[in-house]
Amino acid sequence: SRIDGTQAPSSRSRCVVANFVAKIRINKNYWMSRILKVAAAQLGPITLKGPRSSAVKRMIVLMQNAKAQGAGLVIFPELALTTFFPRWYTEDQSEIDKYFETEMPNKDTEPLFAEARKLKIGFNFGFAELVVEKRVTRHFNTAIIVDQQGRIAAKYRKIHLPGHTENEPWRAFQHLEKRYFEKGNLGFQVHQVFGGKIGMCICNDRRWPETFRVMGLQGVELVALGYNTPAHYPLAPEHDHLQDFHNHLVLQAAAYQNGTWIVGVAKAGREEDCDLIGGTCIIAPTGEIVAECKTLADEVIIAECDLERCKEIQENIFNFDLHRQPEDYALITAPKKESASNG
Ligand code: ING
Repeated sequence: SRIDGTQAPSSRSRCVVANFVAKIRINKNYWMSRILKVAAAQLGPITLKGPRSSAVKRMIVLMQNAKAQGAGLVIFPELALTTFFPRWYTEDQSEIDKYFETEMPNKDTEPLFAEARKLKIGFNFGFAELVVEKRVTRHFNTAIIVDQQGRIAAKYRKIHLPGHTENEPWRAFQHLEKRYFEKGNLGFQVHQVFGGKIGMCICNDRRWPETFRVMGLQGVELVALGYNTPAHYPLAPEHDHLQDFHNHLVLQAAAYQNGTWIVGVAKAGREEDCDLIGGTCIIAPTGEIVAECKTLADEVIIAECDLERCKEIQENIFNFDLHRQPEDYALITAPKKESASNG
């Protein structure tokens, strides 16, 4: 009985009510579902001399496979058109610029856009972008979302550039993204496309929780990202055996902490004597891996992503309006001290 002595409803009647409420909630979720069938299209190695056309042909085969399985969106890796060229040092800018696209689509990628229009499937992929803005030539590590009519719906330019700027011959291979790319200047945006709120990031971005929280604060429901991650990390080789674990660790945490689907897609395998991890995966807003590649080659995995399921997290455990305390987080966005370090 209650503290004032009146009788509480019997435990049996409480169970009946609780069951009824639970059924309503499940039904609500059921007929409120908003399914986006997504494919992750992992790419195996791309050779240094490989023409873009061969990478594009492989992407078209993967896109056709994804469509045949009912996907409305297919996501490809970072720098999907060429080998991971920041692996080599050169001072010859014209040599480096050969790996960049000066327009998109272009003669090499038009077949991919045409196939997507024919199949009515959206896609996301990464490429090196060379652009002249206000008469200044800019170099970005870029990814775009192309809608099901073949139109570029969104662009992202990589913000967290790992690695170093000068040649470091002690390394088995270089990681010169800080030399060849500028920091992206488009922020972390969320776009209303494919019937949901879709965001993007690229590779090293996924290791920084701020990447996903900025999109989470915009109500993102699915984040598409590609990566080229070497199994060997020269600055801490004692962590090499943890690369696959760290890859999923950061993605699963980000999905759960922001209540978003995440699709992480590898360029995988032994590319020009550098072993790249695979681990391509599709992760639910709960942080569960719902699909994962099993090879280090070209491979498609599929998942039915119910974008309504983001609410299970965003309206409850990570209800930002109710529970976040930004007044206590000021240090997170305070400007860095001058000392920058190479990573
Ligand atoms: N590659 C790697 C990544 O962040 C790296 C660089 C590897 C950083 C291993 C730390 C550890 O996955 C890119 N392209 O960002």
